[in-house]
Amino acid sequence: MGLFNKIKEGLKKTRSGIMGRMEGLFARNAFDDEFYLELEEILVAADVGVATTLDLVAALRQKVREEKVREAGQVMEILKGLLLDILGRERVALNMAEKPAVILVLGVNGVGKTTSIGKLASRLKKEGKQVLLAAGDTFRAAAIEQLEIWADRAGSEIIKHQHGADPSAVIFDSITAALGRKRDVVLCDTAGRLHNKANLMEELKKIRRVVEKALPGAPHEVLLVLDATTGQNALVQAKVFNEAATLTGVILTKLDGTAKGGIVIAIAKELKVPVKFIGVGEGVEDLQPFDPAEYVDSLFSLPDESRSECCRL
Ligand SMILES: Nc1nc2c(ncn2[C@@H]2O[C@H](COP(=O)(O)OP(=O)(O)OP(=O)(O)O)[C@@H](O)[C@H]2O)c(=O)[nH]1
Ligand SMILES: [Mg+2]
Repeated sequence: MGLFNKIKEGLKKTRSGIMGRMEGLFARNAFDDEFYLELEEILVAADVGVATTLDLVAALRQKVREEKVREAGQVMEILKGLLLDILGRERVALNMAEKPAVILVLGVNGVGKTTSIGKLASRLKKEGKQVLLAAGDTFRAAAIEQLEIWADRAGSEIIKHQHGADPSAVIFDSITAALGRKRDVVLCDTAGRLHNKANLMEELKKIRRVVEKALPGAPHEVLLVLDATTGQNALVQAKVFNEAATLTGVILTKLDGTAKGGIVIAIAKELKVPVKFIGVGEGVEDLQPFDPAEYVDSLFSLPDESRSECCRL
């Protein structure tokens, strides 16, 4: 399966979920109170979130009135434009200007941190970068072994300590090793115990301090991994992590497992932190750079196979 098809395939649920209903709504071609109410319902159901939905629909209503627009196609274009105002129009690449680029990967347990690091390592390796993985999750049993498997798969080096060791020390050693060996990038795995535990946040702050000490100017990226299937809870997690560690980007995983991809919009609106990658499956190829224009287009153009799927439902 080609990469593009893979993204389409991964987002199929999101597309058929949001668009299955949106298409019918626009097809009525009547932009009255009922239209806006139903649009609100669809967006909230798709995880866009109440606050963001209300803003979005109010802005759409105002533009449609001001521009005296009456056709479904034009209304849809205005809505797309508003979505892109929130998401940004450009893809936001990883900051890889420094060598090594130090990338911290954070998130609560089970969201897909280690898997995303593995996929990212493979992707960067293919781009010709020399990648070093830091086994910073010393808390969960088997976390180090899991990262080792991904390191093997990606043909990357890994720096690890014992289970139970100080994660900051592992990351410090990894950066020092990457400096000495002139590696391009250090991807740091971290533990994902619950965010409401103050000790995790303290640990993350400590990791940040140690990273800065190991390499002034680092970390160059602090990526939060969020599981799209957890809905609005992802937003709560994001706020907590952002306070502790000042995020530079989000990796949104498991979009293949939900018909509610609207959380992408809520994250961009509420957090002002760009979604940089999306996870659309468990395989090594299933991490894709997030392209706002492509995403918005995919929401509004139903491919044939989803069309038949939505009609069967
Ligand atoms: N379907 C799907 N599954 C995913 C995706 N990303 C990760 N997973 C799965 O989610 C599960 C948890 O992934 P991990 O990478 O271990 O998550 P983690 O955040 O490192 O978890 P902890 O180390 O326990 O904190 C695994 O079974 C992954 O295969 C994705 O994009 N789609
Ligand atoms: Mg992990």
